[in-house]
Amino acid sequence: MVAGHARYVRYIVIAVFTFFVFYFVSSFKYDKVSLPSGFGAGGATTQLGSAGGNGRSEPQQQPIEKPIEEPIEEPKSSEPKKSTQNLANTPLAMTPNDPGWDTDLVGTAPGPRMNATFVTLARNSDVWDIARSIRQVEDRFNKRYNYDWVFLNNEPFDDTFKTVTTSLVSGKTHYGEIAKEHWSFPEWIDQDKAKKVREDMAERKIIYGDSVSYRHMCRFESGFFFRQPLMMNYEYYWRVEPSIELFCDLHYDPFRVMHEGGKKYSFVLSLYEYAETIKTLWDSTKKFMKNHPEHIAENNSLGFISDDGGETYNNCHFWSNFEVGSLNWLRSKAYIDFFESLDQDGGFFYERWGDAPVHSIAAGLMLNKSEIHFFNDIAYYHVPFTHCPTGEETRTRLRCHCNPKENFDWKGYSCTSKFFDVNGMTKPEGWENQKD
Ligand SMILES: Nc1nc2c(ncn2[C@@H]2O[C@H](COP(=O)(O)OP(=O)(O)OP(=O)(O)O)[C@@H](O)[C@H]2O)c(=O)[nH]1
Ligand SMILES: *[C@@H]1O[C@H](CO)[C@@H](O)[C@H](O)[C@H]1NC(C)=O
Ligand SMILES: *[C@@H]1O[C@H](CO)[C@@H](O)[C@H](O)[C@H]1NC(C)=O
Ligand SMILES: *[C@@H]1O[C@H](CO)[C@@H](O)[C@H](O)[C@H]1NC(C)=O
Ligand SMILES: [Mg+2]
Repeated sequence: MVAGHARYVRYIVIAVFTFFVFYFVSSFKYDKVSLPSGFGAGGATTQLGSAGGNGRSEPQQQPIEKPIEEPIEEPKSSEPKKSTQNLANTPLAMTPNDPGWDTDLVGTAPGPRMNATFVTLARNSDVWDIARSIRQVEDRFNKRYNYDWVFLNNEPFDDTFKTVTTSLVSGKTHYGEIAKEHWSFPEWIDQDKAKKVREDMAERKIIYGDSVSYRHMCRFESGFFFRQPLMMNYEYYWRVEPSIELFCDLHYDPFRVMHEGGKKYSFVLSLYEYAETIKTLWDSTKKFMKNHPEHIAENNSLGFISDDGGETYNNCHFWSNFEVGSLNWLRSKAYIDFFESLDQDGGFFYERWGDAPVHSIAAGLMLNKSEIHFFNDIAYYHVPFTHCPTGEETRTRLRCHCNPKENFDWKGYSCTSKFFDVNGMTKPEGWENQKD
């Protein structure tokens, strides 16, 4: 009996002690935090970090004492992001030496959001390939920024496509069906002539040479994606294709780089176009230049696209499966005049003009040099080329997983070296070792 009594006393002492520990810990830790309405007093056991749902939360680096001013919202239900938020003073830090460089990349990125969206043209059958692209874009960048994503298709998207992509994108998703006029032969195209070209190209084994849909795709990306009703809601876009990869953490917002740096077009990879697909593209361009001298920028990048002062095209182009650019530039009179002039000449169907040389020639002639940006920090792969930043220190700092040997930048078939020369830019240390 005596031993049993002692045991009860011990239990009571432990219980009282435990109670005080709980009381002390809970009042100490949570007293100063004003929880958003809706959490109530019982919110004391709610971890702030998970309050945003979906694993998306307020910046975790915020001191816990700081009262939360606004109710935490699901990003998907928020209003279109405005570029003036209370964190607008956050500096745009692009290198570790800049004030405000974010080392940790934890939680929602501070700073303003631009009026921008990702955009993907895809078929329903592309769903799993675009899923992989989205996952990488989210992991390396957008999970901290929650930008929207617009999907475009010449057919209605099916439920699987919408469910899978919406579940992966941290921003809002929008799905648009392309109008017939933007995905068909214009009436002035001679169908017989176009068909003969396709048969001839098929015989000569020119890649996509026999494809009608590929031509609609190239014409759409050249002249129409930026004026789809859904795209009219934005100022900047980042184009993403199925099965691409991103190899490094992105520590800053490329849309902000565009906006604050006055940039209109950007690239990560450049190369020579397959000449057989654009035989008369430069003739059409010269005709346009003659008809519209007012659209040609004084300080342009002609030297990037022509080695003889504009007589011929050297076939250099920015690879357009990656683009971050200004939609307002593409919607400008200058660009539309250029596209319409090319479209009248029919080369999207009588040849196989790609949207990459079309965008590149437009940027090369109608933008100031300073308006075209090379995103060295965005490490990228689209079959068969890789952009992997030169310099081990950069790659380590950005936690890259690309093989530097695969970097295409300084190889013979890349035009990036020419871009650096034309712009008087210094090539990164060690570039010569990556030439072949
Ligand atoms: N909706 C739709 N999208 C298409 C069609 N053809 C191509 N696309 C999309 O247009 C983009 C470019 O097409 P790709 O087939 O990737 O062309 P590419 O990049 O030149 O060639 P790949 O080496 O095959 O990637 C991709 O985002 C495709 O998903 C089509 O007929 N319909
Ligand atoms: C975003 O840009 C579009 C196109 O320029 C414009 O119509 C829209 O009002 C802008 N939205 C915001 C929130 O600034
Ligand atoms: C032309 O470009 C150079 C260097 O890119 C720049 O210094 C100069 O201010 C530009 N001139 C105009 C008129 O844009
Ligand atoms: C190029 O820059 C000059 C001066 O910096 C400016 O006046 C001109 O409008 C710019 N051209 C384009 C096409 O933006
Ligand atoms: Mg592709």
